[in-house]
Amino acid sequence: MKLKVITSNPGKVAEYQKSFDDLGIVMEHTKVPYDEIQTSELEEVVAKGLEELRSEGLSNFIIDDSGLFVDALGGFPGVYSAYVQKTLGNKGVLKQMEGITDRRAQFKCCIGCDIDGETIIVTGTCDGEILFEEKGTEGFGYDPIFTPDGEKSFAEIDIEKKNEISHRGNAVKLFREKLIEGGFLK
Ligand code: ITT
Repeated sequence: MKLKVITSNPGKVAEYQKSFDDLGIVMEHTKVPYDEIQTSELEEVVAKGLEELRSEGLSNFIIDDSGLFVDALGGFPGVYSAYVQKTLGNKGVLKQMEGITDRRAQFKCCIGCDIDGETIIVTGTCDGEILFEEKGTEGFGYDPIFTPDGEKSFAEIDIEKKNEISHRGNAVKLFREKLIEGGFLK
């Protein structure tokens, strides 16, 4: 089976491919822009994205809307994570966190899938903390400043290890269950 992964982010595609290798599902990186509406819910962004891409004739694809929600910043950057990463970057987020001792944060990932005309939407989370400095060179985005265990950042572990514990990995676990329940894995 093939599934298009509609994203501008090759790092996401690499993580999905690793997660689905064992099922023989091939992830095809596909770049088709779609509107990411401004709302407080990742699920709404994904539902609208699915609708828009289907109306353009696309089928059998997944989209992924993710964000980093920092407790001490009232959930910021949250749904603005892509914009903040592009403008302030990790150094800018670390600056916002100067003098803050409560470093708790949560990554969320919402996967939306069109498969044989059916819809699957699942969300996975990963609790952790914002580090005091960037660490590691793996991964992408906020990986160097987020630690799930208070020690290593996501950028210091390989894709397989990240998938075991990450927001995206947790969303994938739910997604796989839905694929099995729906009889999509033949
Ligand atoms: P698409 O919307 O085209 O899929 P994107 O990278 O803009 O790609 P998101 O809007 O879902 O994706 O992500 C919001 C930001 O959060 C963006 O800057 C990502 O790099 C970052 N991000 C998402 N998942 C991440 C992860 O697993 N590790 C680190 N940063 C992540």
